[in-house]
Amino acid sequence: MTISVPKSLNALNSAVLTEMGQFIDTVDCKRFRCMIITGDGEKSFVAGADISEMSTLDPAGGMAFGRRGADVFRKIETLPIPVIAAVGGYALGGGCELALACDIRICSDNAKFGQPEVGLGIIPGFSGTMRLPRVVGMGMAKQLIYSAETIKADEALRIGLVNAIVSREQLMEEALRIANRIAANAPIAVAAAKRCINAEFDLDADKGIDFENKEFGQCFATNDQKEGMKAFLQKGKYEYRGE
Ligand code: DAK
Repeated sequence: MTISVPKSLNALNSAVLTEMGQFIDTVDCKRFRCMIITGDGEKSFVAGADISEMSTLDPAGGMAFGRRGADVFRKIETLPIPVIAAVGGYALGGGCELALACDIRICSDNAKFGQPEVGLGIIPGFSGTMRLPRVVGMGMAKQLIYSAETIKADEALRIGLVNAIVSREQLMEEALRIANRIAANAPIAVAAAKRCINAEFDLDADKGIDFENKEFGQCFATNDQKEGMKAFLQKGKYEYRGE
């Protein structure tokens, strides 16, 4: 999915958010095994929520706008296939939050990340206050959000906000390399692993262990598990079918 709003460095307005939600609803997760989200152009992934649209909002309008974005980002987070953010350039505000809703983040060496919202009199409104601390830890998240400071790719890598930095030219190549690695594995198992990792974050240890145990057991109901293990024991390779 490529976000393309050339006049505003791919800022997210209501129409774009609606279109993103509709597009995600149509993704056939039985056919496709991974999704990559990127921004159009060299300069920006997403330069935030659309400031000109937000400038006219009242509290109820702000809540509705925030909810629209939060719902789309939650769809990404709970999509049955992994989602990779390929961040080329600015990932500010809602752009950083979009990357945070993805499972995996990689970026180009010209990428810049930040949550500039408090410098505009608002707070991160697409679940950034929730997801940023989960990814980089409470202390660093608080510093980034309170200071509205923008950080470069190498600092994003250092604090664990991204998994890798590559050149702008290699960005999609690297995203596709990771996607292809994922796509070669048993898709039902990958989806189960995603459900577990997401759910366990909110559960205590005993409930988390139970959740994983159930999902683990269910894997043994799949043909992919049987064929994959048989192929391993026979020193062969099985092409997973998602069944
Ligand atoms: N919104 C609207 N337009 C934007 C934009 C944005 N976020 N970012 C850039 N643009 C527009 C610029 O206005 C400019 O338009 P023209 O002047 O050409 O018409 C064009 O894109 C090119 O930008 P610049 O001329 O500024 O380009 P530069 O290279 O000089 O600077 C920049 C690039 C990314 C550093 C700069 O544009 C910038 O600082 N942009 C704003 C970044 C930002 O602050 N983003 C965070 C937005 S706040 C909530 C819901 C949602 C949110 C919060 C709360 N609730 C409901 C509670 C989310 C908030 C945000 O995301």
